[in-house]
Amino acid sequence: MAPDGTRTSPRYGVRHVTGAAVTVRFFPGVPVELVHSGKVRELYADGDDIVMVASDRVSVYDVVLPTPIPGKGVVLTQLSLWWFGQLTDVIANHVISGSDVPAQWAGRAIRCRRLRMLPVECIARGYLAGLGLAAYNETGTICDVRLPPGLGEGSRLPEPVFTPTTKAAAGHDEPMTRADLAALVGARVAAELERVTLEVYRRGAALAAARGILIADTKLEFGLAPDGALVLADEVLTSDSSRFWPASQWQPNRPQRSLDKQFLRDWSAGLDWDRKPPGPVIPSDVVAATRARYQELYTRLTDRNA
Ligand code: PZK
Repeated sequence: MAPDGTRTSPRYGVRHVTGAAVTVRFFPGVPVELVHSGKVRELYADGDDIVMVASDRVSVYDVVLPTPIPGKGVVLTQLSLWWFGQLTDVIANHVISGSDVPAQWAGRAIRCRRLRMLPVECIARGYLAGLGLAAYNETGTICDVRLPPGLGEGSRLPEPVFTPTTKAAAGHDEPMTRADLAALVGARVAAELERVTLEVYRRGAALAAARGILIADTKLEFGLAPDGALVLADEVLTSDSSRFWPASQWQPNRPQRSLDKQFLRDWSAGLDWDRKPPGPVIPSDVVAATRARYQELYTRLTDRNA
């Protein structure tokens, strides 16, 4: 057993995770190695490249449910690829190819340049929700930015704000100040992260607003190329990294309706479930409705058919 919890299969020479909570995967003939397994995505190494694979798993209240949403991984991958393309004049990205990937992951995988990832989640917020709302309610500030009084859940902020957090290996991500960020990555990179994160948010929010969708906030991850250039990595402006709200239903001072997961939330709220794992099996009508919402989000944003 290697220190990272993987071992090499004597049968296939494929390394796989043996931890009880993680699906053991055998891909005979596929020259990739699982390097990281997230709640809904996996990361493989393939020579010098990495291959990021989005599953059809879905989480509600941070719990991965046992029932997949067919098509979700493909739709989110295609949305992310589309956004990367929209943003090339803002920032370079890690995409090598959306098509040169192992055939069994066609559509749901992206071949990427391997970067030195920065240990920070770069969040831009245009509306108050989630951890931003919690910080505001406690201190009137988020990541040392003072906000006007009287804002509530779902309020639009006067200006988008950059609210970086640490990437905790376990437990919850912690808000960082600008000084924390500069100490971690250096003043030059810190300033660049703030500028690029806010620009990606502004571009995305403007484009989505023209299609009737509000982007409340988004989380970006960046890495450094071997020459030191800052590169946008991970996924971008998908509903697993951002909050999308239908503009027509937005109303401050209440939780907002999520464009994709509201069916799941509404259904699960009516169950006798304590929001701890294991999550409930999703009935087929709720699967179908959720699936349609992911497709609608994609089509509304990109004008393409999902
Ligand atoms: C990298 N993650 C997050 C975790 C996922 C993704 N281009 C890159 N080079 C090196 N490492 C990464 C990336 C990217 N993107 C991304 N962790 C490392 C992550 C789990 C599943 F799909």
